[in-house]
Amino acid sequence: MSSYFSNIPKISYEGPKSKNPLAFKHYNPDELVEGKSMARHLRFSVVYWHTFRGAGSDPFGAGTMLRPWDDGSASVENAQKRARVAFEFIEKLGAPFYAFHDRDVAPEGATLAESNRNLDAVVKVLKEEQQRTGIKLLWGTACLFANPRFLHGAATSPNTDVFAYAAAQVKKAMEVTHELGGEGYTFWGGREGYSTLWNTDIKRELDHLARFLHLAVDYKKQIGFKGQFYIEPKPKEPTKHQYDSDSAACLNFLREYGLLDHLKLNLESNHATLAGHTMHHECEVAAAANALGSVDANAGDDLIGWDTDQFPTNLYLTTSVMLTVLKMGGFTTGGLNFDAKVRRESFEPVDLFYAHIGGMDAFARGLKAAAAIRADGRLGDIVKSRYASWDSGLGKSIEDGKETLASLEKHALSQPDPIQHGSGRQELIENIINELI
Ligand code: XLS
Ligand code: NI
Ligand code: NI
Repeated sequence: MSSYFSNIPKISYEGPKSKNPLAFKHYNPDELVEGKSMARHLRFSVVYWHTFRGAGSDPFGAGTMLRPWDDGSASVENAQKRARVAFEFIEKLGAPFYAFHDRDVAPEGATLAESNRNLDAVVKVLKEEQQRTGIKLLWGTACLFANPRFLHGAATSPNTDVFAYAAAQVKKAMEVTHELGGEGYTFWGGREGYSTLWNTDIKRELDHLARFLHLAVDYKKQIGFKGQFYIEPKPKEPTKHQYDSDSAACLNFLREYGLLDHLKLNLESNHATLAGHTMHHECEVAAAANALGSVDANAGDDLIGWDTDQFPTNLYLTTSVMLTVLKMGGFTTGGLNFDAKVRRESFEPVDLFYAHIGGMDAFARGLKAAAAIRADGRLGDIVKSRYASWDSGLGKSIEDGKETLASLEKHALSQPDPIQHGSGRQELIENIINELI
């Protein structure tokens, strides 16, 4: 076991009055909310790529992070050591899950075969550490966007050899996810989009993306991997337009290509805002289709227009997400995965703890507020009464498919004009939410 955080205690719950920066004020894993423990509701997950591979570089400057355990080399030994440190961190934090890309955990070799061997060598350590700590894999994925070979896309590349390479990488990433008992597997199409339409055959590229996912579904069955597949919407960055642009676009794509039974959505807050939506919108759209699978919990910056991947601290955000999650009956395979990174100015290892503690407390408060809103009942009553005319009489008859345009015309002609039939009560609702947050 590594000991790079020996000066940091196991993070524990001390309650809202605590001033200890290395303690939870709200996340109390065993506390019951709506009859289920907070740990089981929230299913927190630490991402390998930002937390253990993020260097803090940006387009204007080099990395800043102090990571004393990392010798900066691309050796397998360094990767194995880093894996042990990662588990030391996750264990101290008390998060039950983690998530990774193949290339975050192990260095890419000179050939695909060598990359696969490197991955196996690190997966061995991940497996040992999972067994030692009980920490589980929320989902695995393949990095099909960083290497220059994917510059035109992976599954949507105009080049078939690239498609085949990507397929091979997904095959291997699925195998190791399966071996590690992963509860899911994510597809995020970072470069599955275009920079210019002048050189792009959209129809063909979408067909290829669907074919690629069908191949993965087939292979999943073949190896007996029972984890949930997710597709992660994002509208842009790095491409100008990504095909999996938002919840609605993903659902349409999955339906059109017969994939809706096989994939759910992994929604990310900062991707929602890049798409011009709120995360609340994205969650509600996915949940309405019974396809909200998991959440990449982060936040953007109001004044910066790219995927800043900040840790989520906004209580309205966390409350709205948890309200949808409670309404759908909770996560099953999914969870709250901190696809978030500390600012490049926050370069000390201890900042990783502050960041995750803050995100976990913010979601614990969101969970408690969402449960309070449900228990209070006023919001639910307002929504219920807003649609009351659909519960019986004409409304029920329309919902049951028993009316026609002619029968509705007859009704409309016999009634006074239904103007101002009910206030939306937005301000009252906002007051109630503020009261309960
Ligand atoms: C990038 C995505 C990525 C996925 C996993 O913006 O959020 O990190 O979650 O490939
Ligand atoms: Ni993500
Ligand atoms: Ni992202």
